[in-house]
Amino acid sequence: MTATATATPPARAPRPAAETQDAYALRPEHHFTFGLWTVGNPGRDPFGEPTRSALSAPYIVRKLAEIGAYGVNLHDEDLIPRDASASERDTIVRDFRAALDETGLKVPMATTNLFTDPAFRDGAFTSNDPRVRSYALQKAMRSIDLGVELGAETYVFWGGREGTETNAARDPRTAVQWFREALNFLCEYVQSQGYDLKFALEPKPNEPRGDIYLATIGHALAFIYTLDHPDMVGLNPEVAHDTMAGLDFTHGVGQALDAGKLFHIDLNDQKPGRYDQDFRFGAVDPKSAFFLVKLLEDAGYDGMRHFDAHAYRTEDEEGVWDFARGCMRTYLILKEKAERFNADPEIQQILGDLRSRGGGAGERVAFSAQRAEQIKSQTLDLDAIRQQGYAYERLDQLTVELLLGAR
Ligand code: GLT
Ligand code: MN
Ligand code: MN
Repeated sequence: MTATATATPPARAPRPAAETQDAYALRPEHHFTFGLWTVGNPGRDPFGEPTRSALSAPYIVRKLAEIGAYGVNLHDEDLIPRDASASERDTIVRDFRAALDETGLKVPMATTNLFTDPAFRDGAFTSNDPRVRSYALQKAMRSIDLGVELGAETYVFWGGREGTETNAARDPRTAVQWFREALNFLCEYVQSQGYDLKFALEPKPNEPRGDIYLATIGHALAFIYTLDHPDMVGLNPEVAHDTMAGLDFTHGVGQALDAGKLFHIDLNDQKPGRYDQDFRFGAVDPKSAFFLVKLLEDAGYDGMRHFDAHAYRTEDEEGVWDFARGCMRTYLILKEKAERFNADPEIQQILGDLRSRGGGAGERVAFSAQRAEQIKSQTLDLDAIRQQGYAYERLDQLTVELLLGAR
């Protein structure tokens, strides 16, 4: 067999009809956002070099606008190299802002890279070295200034390096105290500058540290109420991070919504028990993604739908934009499925039957002495209750058929 080397790769199959004309047209009003580090991910992994070339920030801005995104988010270092001079910084920010102005793309969220610099090898706010803790505050304040300058309203704290490989290093209570001190300090900094900015903590169980502090939504939520300004601080949970730990992400998001603390969300996908895969939204478990979208839409969540994911390492640049469109399209498709679920007579009949079992209206049980007496003396038909099933097999199958396009 002979192979002929060709300079240009073979033409690809055409994309489906223009996205602007189909039922899932991607538009800024959907509030889809991507990080510079997501679509800009060059496909590096611990075992291999980049498979794609770096894309400049203004180029990413123009491409995201072209495919219908609302905004772009960034770490300080995604835009400005750590060793940039003041004049280099100004030029970079000017060019980035020019692309934003030209396209109308927003920067709704910003964050600090507190993990790449070897100085952060033992953590940032929780490093045992007080100089590192100071450096982390310095970097965070400068990065907050940049984020606000670009219009950010939410500031994310992902403590990827805040953790341990060995608990011999530090008493975990000390870590919590140092983390708290840093966030209290930064809340006061934001207030002192008159910034309109809220913080969102992003939990993760492990990677890059062996174990990370504030590992889950629950840890972070409880921690927030120990801060000096709990109203300024909420959550930025990520699908992959809870899924790595084998948790049900939608339950955690439900609790965050209930507490009024879902300030931001990182959408992606992940197989349980693996490294942090950050796959395209809905790529692994579309059924879980459906229940998540349904929850966000039913709850009237009005924040950004941020995709913290990246294209497979196998992809070239075209694959990156296929990936980005895919995240957004899948969200819109699942949103439409949620509307169908809420309007499906058979599904709603089952849910209605559950709510009105035994003729009850399912009223709330606010305590009163009289109500307590009434419930205590109530005669319930426990035999009937014990025998009755919940029809969840049928309900779930109807959901699956709806998702598979059979209803
Ligand atoms: C990093 C991490 C993400 C965080 C980002 C914000 S950076 O890519 O894996 O989960 O959201 O710091
Ligand atoms: Mn992740
Ligand atoms: Mn994330």
